[in-house]
Amino acid sequence: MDFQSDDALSRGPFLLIQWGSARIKVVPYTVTVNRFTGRKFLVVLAAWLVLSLAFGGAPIAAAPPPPRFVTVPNSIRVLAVWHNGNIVGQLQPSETQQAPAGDARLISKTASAASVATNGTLHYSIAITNATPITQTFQVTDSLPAGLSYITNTVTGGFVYSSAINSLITTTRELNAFYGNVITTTGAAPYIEIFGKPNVENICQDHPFPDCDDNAITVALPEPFRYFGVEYSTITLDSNGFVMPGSPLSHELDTDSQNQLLPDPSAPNNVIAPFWDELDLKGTNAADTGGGDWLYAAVHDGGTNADYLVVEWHNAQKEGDAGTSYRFQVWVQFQAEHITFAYDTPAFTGDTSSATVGFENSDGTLGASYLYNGTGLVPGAGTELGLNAVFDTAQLGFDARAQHNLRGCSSITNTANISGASGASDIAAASVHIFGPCDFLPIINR
Ligand SMILES: [Ca+2]
Ligand SMILES: [Ca+2]
Ligand SMILES: [Ca+2]
Repeated sequence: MDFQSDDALSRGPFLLIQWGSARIKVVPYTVTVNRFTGRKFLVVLAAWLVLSLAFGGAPIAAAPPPPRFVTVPNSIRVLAVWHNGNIVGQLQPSETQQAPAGDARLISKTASAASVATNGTLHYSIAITNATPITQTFQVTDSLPAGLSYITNTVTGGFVYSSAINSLITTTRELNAFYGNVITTTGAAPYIEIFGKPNVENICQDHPFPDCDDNAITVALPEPFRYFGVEYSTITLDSNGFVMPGSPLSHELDTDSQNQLLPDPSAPNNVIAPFWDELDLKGTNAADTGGGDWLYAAVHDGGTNADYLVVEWHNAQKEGDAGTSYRFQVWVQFQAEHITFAYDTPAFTGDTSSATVGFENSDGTLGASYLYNGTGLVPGAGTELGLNAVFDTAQLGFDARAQHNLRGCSSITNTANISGASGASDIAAASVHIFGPCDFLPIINR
């Protein structure tokens, strides 16, 4: 595939006029005209005609587009290297990061301020998300604590205030099950090889991987990304055609060569798989029979104007089959929840009947497979796929007035409880400090 190096001349829109070896760059200039026949317009038009005549009809070329794709110097650091689920290289445990269990909360609650004066008004917001693979019915109860009084006619999202129990309650509500799929996406970065480009790490060759088979590498990124709503600054790359946000548990990668129908709660979890199969790359041992390279780089993509980690499997070989070759990438956008797969033309020389294309969350309960062991769709040559995770949510809210209790420094903690017919439950609390007399006492008395 074509690769354009960075060209300072190509930044920003402009016209490029070329005559022989001479080039004139015309940058945009905005002229305000009150009417179409305004004097300024005529001046610009006259200048344009003079220029055109002077160049004798020389072609006036539109500016080339900004570079679609540039590998950039980066500060990606290796934290650990793995073989068959065991660490075989350096490890900086304080910097590794594991995915939290239950990475999507059912309910969360926020107050409009961290502190408020007596008689001040607070707005409470409550968000409920169905992060389960089944439809859930919910009821929310928010009992107001002492010092907090509901302000009439401020409920939103289905809350009802009951003065008898001084609480906000909902009727029973229903939220749809989580839905996920892998979709053909437009506008995502295409497959452009990073193999052979500057600033690219060739993983098999640069680490103690004599066989480069069933290996993984955990790296710290210069910028974080999000996955299932969780922010990560580390990611693990596995040679068998997938990545995992965060760092794996010990032995979690023991079975990394055995692709799963995603989601699957068995290890490994948090798998994002552009093409998970029993791959065998070319290691540092000259006698290694595997084939292909495995690479990563930080990339700036001019097309989407964003920065990414790109991981590439370049002519990767299937274990025991020297006639196969697979070329694909995963793009992880920094500072966003946006992960896409890109496939070369052709993407696969060899069969695709034992691979998984898909994704799952940190406990393997949510996700989707686009392809699994021949069932589903084979990614088309030159296409891009995106991860799509849809959660049904509800938003509730109300206003309340805070009163200091006069018995000393106080904070009010307001708690919302959610209970579901399917057994799901959760609690969220928001604490607010109420300014009162104690805030003006000597600090020793606090
Ligand atoms: Ca799994
Ligand atoms: Ca393998
Ligand atoms: Ca190998």
